[in-house]
Amino acid sequence: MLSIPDLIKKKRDGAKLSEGDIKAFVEALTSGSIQDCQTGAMLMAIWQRGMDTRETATLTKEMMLSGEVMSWPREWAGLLVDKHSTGGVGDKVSLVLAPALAACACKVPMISGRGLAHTGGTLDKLESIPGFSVHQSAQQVRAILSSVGCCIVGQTETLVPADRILYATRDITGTVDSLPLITASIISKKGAESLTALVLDVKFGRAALFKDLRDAKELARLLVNAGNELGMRTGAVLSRMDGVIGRSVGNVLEVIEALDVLKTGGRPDLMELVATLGGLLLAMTGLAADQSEGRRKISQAVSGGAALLKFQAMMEAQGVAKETARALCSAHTDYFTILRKAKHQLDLSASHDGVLMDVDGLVLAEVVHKLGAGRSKAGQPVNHSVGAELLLSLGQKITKGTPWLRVHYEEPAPSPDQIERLQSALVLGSVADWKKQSLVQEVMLPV
Ligand code: IUR
Repeated sequence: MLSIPDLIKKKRDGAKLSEGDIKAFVEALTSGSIQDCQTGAMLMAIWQRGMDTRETATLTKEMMLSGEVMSWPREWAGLLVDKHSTGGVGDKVSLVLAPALAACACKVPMISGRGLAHTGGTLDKLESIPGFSVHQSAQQVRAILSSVGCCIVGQTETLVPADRILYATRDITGTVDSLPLITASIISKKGAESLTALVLDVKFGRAALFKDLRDAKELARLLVNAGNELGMRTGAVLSRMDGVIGRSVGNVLEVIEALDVLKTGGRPDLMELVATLGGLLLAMTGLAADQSEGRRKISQAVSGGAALLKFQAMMEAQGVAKETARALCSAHTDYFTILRKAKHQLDLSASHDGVLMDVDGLVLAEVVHKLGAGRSKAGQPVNHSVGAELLLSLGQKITKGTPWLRVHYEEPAPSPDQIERLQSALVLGSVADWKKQSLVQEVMLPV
């Protein structure tokens, strides 16, 4: 067996690592026998030289096996599903999709993350609901899946410890943006959930991790391959991430929007993503004959109210008081009697007439993040009430002086420079230029 320095040199010099090499590296990580500087050097060698499909699949599997792999009752075989998104602006898809899938008979042990860079995190959104606990043990997850069918939780201590070490080291060694390392990190955690089917929402565009469709497609291909290698039916959706998904950005505001969607339906872009991702999962598990039947089933679960009931039951199972959960899900709720409202609101108005062509989601996300909706260091608290709401839809006519954006803020207040940036995010054009564009660019099926 090669020593750690020899393994590093092997990768540095461009050779392929064998299964035994990768196993030895991950074992050294988990046992603590490797030094931090060696981990950093190996990550940089991988960043520089890359990994082929086989090496990536092996790294993914060995990372998955570095900790607990969840097990489920035999009668749930074929029903376990989850989705992962590479990070969006206003991305509240999970809040609608998890209960919709549960309403379609799936078991959804959704393990989500916190905000990363300018993008929001599902766990932060849910924690804006009083009492909601994202910390659930494997045993509690099983109990919630048994009674409700879905839960949304944080990663437990015992799941994929190798990723915790590698991710923290990548963050401080300039090696986050490596396709094989991203792939192994994401898929090892999903593999440890012992899923039947997994769908990946791989985003591209101005406000996405990858700006370019070609790069996003390459990541999607690697993710789909690694997931299928682990025995999960894995598909991907390539979706455009230039603006805002739905109408709001910020934790409380996104929970309110998700609840509104579950009660009365939502903006078409958000519903399109929910139905496409959910439809693909139902088709992959065989709970629907094909994707279009799957889409229909998901849409019905939302429009018929079954998904709302699942969301209510999930909140209760994860610590929200019964009366609070019921009030949030009732038809005429004043949300702000339960959820925290920011002390101040500021409406921004259009400076001239036109048609709302586009909104720069990256600018909105960055400003709202600075106002406290996101964190600049791990562990920092976020201000759940801070955010922004689009008051108009794309393609809508707007006249000079009409409010288009409501900013919810506390301390700090938006500076003149930030207000100017927000105003620059509004793109107006003429009716002739307006063309509706679908968020979903392409669906990639299991290999
Ligand atoms: N999310 C993950 O789970 N892993 C990664 O490497 C990235 C996002 I980037």
